[in-house]
Amino acid sequence: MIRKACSDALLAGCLLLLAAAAHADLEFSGAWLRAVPPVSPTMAGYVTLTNTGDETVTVTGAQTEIAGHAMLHGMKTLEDGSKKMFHLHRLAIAAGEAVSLAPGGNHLMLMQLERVPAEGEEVEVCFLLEKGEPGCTVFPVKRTSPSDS
Ligand SMILES: [Cu+2]
Repeated sequence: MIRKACSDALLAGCLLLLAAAAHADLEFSGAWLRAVPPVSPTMAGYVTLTNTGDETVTVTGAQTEIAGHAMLHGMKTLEDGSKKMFHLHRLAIAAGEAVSLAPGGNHLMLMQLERVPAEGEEVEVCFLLEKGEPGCTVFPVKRTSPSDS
């Protein structure tokens, strides 16, 4: 009986470890949200996502407390040269690869803002993954790209 309980406990421990490992496969660097006027209904965010695991990680969406709606946007260039955003439903990151969400390209879009965070504030954003727990990171609000300064 005791033996049974121990093996169950071990199994639970193993599952927790597996979950923790799956969660850690996605690393974030250089996250920031572009500061916007307090009346803005939307704001954009940028970050580099690195898949440190050995399986493809697919991001299927995002969420944060300050926005009623959050998603990934892609950017396409129209015939007249202007750029248009579109909803990016899936973003696959191959094992060992890094994908950057950067100004002018793919980005995080926060919509239906419930409040607009000011420059200097930090906002946690979680990326929903096809498999496993969401991956979360903190986005500081800045006026310009950290790489510009
Ligand atoms: Cu957008």
